[in-house]
Amino acid sequence: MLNENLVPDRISQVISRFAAEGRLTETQPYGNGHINDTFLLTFRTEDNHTKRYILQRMNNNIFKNPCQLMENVVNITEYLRKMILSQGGDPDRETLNVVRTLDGASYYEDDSHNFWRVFLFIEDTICLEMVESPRDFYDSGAALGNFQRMLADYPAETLHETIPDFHHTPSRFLAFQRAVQEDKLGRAAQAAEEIAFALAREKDTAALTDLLQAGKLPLRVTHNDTKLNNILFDKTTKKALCIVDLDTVMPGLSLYDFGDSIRFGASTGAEDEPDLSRIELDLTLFEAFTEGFLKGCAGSLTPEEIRLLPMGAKLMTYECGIRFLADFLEGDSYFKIHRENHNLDRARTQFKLVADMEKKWDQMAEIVEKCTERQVHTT
Ligand code: ADP
Ligand code: GN1
Ligand code: MG
Repeated sequence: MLNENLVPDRISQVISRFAAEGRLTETQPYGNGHINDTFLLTFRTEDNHTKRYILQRMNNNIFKNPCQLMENVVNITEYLRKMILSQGGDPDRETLNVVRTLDGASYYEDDSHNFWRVFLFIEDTICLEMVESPRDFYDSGAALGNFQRMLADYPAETLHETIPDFHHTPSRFLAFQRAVQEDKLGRAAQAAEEIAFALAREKDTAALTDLLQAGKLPLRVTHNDTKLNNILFDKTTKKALCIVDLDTVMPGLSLYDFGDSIRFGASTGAEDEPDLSRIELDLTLFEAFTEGFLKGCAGSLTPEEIRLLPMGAKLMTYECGIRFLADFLEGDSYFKIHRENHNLDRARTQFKLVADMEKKWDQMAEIVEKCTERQVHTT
């Protein structure tokens, strides 16, 4: 995080480089993302209106090439804009809109090599940290399936890989194993049970990548970070309106987007809930999301993708667990933390969910089957 004392001055200096409308009147840290530094900026325009923007300092420890990253974001949002317009939607609210710098660039690099970008703030939306009703989750599934479908013909070869091997679970496993072996902060003893849990599941790690390599699963343009708080809902209609956080839009598997949503949204507790008795997989929510996702994908998923949806959920949850745990062992340099052992708590919820999915495996498969049949009958 930026030094808090520096924030207001630094921010007004940074935002003066962008084509924002009016005079800056208020700055506040915003949202619950784990990666970028996000601020909500309020402006007063000359005709006395309020105009708000999202300013982000991109995390360049994680995103090594902010220039390529922004090239992706600009190209994707411009593509989506056209799609949304052709479908009669409102592109100012249904996709992110990049605000340029005064000299027309999509980001600004300051003297300390911080990279900044600005988006229009999407007004009259809500962002959920927990699913409030199956209906919301059905709707996020439909929105994410639709997002994938809108990008189905996007020229994937033009996308930069912003984080190499982002969902390559076997590589994530190797990185995790290395963190355990090095144990550079002496924290492994504290997480012995979780480490054993993760190591015991090594054989699952290649379940999807092997099929991808064998040509049995299609590579698509996917979002890759589909947790609930990356979806904005319209305040009035309560419908999922806009998918944000486009930093990891890259070629991937539809199962990554499905799975990542389930691991976050179909849990009965928060991602960092310390009381594990409150964490399990809610099958009603699993069903709601599955139904919505299948609807949003509108018949574009192959039978193999559909069969593997439960595996997508389990593997994305497991992968996120080993990422949190590796970060805990390595000193919490990747995910932002707000308390001691935060990443360990996060890893624990993920593993509790994985264990619960293993128990509910047959039910998950039955739900997928049931939703697929229903889909066939309604189309
Ligand atoms: P991170 O990569 O750190 O997760 P995000 O891009 O997801 O950062 O932004 C953090 C949060 O800010 C999001 O979860 C969302 O609530 C909010 N947000 C981001 N962009 C916008 C926007 N254009 N309009 C309204 N809210 C936004
Ligand atoms: C991060 O950026 P954010 O907070 O939406 C992470 C995801 C993890 C998620 C866990 C670029 O998402 O991969 O699943 O935290 N994003 C990146 O909550 O690593
Ligand atoms: Mg986010």
